[in-house]
Amino acid sequence: AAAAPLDITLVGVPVDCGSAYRGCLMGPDALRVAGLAESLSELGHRVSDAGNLAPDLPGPREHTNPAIHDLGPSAGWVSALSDAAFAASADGPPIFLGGDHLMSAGTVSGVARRAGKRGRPLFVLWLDAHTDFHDLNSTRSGNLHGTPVAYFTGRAGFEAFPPMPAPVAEERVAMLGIRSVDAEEAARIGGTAIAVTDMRAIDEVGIARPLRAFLDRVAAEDGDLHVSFDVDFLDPDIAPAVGTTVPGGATFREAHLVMEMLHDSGRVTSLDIAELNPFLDDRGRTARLVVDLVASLFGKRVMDRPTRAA
Ligand code: 4U7
Ligand code: MN
Ligand code: MN
Ligand code: MN
Repeated sequence: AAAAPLDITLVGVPVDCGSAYRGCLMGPDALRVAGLAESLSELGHRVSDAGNLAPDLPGPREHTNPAIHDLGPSAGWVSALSDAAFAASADGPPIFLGGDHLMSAGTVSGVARRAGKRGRPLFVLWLDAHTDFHDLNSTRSGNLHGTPVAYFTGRAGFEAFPPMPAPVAEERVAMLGIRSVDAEEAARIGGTAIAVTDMRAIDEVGIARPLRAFLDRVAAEDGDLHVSFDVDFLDPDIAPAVGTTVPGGATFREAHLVMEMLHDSGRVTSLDIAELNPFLDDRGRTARLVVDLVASLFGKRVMDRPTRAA
């Protein structure tokens, strides 16, 4: 059967001040050139492209952690994105085209408010090589794309950011693909209820089992589901267009299986595509792979198959 048609809004988020590598600001346009809107339309969805956000950003701001850079504009992006994501999630699912992963501090803030308004719990699936669980005091690189999960779960250490309006419960966050965690971060995340599935666990039990367990929990609580897809979740051999390449990532089929299972769950209410850096791509192959994966998430499949009994 064809996928149920959705009203999908594309929102370009050309932020790259959260990363040490410039270039993610071209991500939204690379995804457009790679045919994102066309692929989704071919599946029967109604797609509208809201263009790129261009918020007025505050100037420089100091922090007691001297490693931090671009604090003023970063806080400005989080605030602007929170409002934009709340507005864009009123009807069908928004797809936020990043942009570095700082974006998710803002998008999750907005969609968490939306879920609250609908009276539903928000769940977040974090697909990434990294846990992005620093706060403004613990980060050593000062790259704020390493902080969004700590922010949206309501941790302390974000006094310089707008307050997180509706923090996501740690028990409702799951991570897949993890393979690069620095020592402070490991200690910080170890004490939380976040379900972290690293690549070793995926090697041992496969990627479907932890994802199935999480999706069952989303369904049991009748939740909304935000998916945050950092392109470095993928193995750099198939997805070279990222600043922070970490070997040993998800394969082509593991990534498609995740997207296919997400589609079949019928639960996904919003999506981030983060960290695509077109400046580092190889003739557009990463952007095209990402578009194909998003198509899988929105219903592209080879064969019809019976849906799994609840
Ligand atoms: B990404 C790092 F130290 N943890 O804080 C840091 F390893 O959005 C990496 O997942 C952060 O790509 C990676 O700088 C952020 C580092
Ligand atoms: Mn990330
Ligand atoms: Mn990452
Ligand atoms: Mn990165």
